[in-house]
Amino acid sequence: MFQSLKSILKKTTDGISQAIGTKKKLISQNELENALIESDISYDLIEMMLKNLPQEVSKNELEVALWRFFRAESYYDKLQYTPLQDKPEVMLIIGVNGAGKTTTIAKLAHLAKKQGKKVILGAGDTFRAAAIEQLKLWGEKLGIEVISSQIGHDPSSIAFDSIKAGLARGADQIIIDTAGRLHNQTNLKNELIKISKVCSKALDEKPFHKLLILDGTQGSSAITQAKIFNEILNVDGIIVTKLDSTSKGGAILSMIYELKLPIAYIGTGEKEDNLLPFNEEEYIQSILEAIFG
Ligand SMILES: Nc1nc2c(ncn2[C@@H]2O[C@H](COP(=O)(O)OP(=O)(O)OP(=O)(O)O)[C@@H](O)[C@H]2O)c(=O)[nH]1
Ligand SMILES: [Mg+2]
Repeated sequence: MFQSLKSILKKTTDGISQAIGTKKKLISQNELENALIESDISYDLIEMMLKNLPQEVSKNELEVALWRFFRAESYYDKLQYTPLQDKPEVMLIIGVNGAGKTTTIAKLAHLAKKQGKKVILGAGDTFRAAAIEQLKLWGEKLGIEVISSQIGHDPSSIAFDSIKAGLARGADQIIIDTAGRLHNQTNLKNELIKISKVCSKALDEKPFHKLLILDGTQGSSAITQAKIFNEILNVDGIIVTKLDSTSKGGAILSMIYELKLPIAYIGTGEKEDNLLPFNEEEYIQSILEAIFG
């Protein structure tokens, strides 16, 4: 079933509406600030957005400010996520524990399969047995081959085998899962760098995408993690999950502002269908409607 971004953001927009109280044509900067803080947009960003606005802000003025923010020339190009056009399209999925990596892989695979593409999944989270099983279960459910090995096995070799298997089978898309533990950052860093190098090698140095999964319920605090991942591997795009179950959907603006990375998709639930391409226009309109009606 098709879900609209507006319905997904309902918890966020309800929070904003409540903070505003009665809707009117002009909203004071103070009221606006409170409402935007409520949605977990970072304070720095709110200050920056409001700086050039009058004391009493109209819908049109805020809309222009939001668009200017999204379309700022310096990072306009980067904000559009363009899927890799290569065949196979290889995606390495990274992010902290529980962010929604494995579930998002299932969603991406399902979407590709619906488009008639052949997909191969790589169970590169060899840290937990349950993680391998989880991806295999998705594979069975969706009718998609999963390349896996035993717990404790080198994740780089799974990534390598998955890419080689995908190439041999003429796959259109290869999606590789990774472990997300952050308790030992040096370890994580080394492992991610190694996996990334091995992916390049398996692809004869052709490009692949590193997609970062961020838990939308963490709001602005997901940004600190994201910066660490982006420093380790240059991230190509972000997928924000669990936007259906949070009032912190304003953090998307902070993510774009702080990370200057495009948001490719958003996760809207736990099922394979619950993935939407990120549409900035719909996003802006949802926020404006919550404030001004
Ligand atoms: N409501 C909601 N739940 C989600 C979404 N995406 C993932 N989840 C749930 O979040 C939990 C964690 O998801 P996983 O996909 O296992 O996360 P992970 O990043 O692979 O976690 P680790 O393998 O432990 O690193 C699961 O219960 C998922 O069903 C989403 O978009 N919306
Ligand atoms: Mg996982």
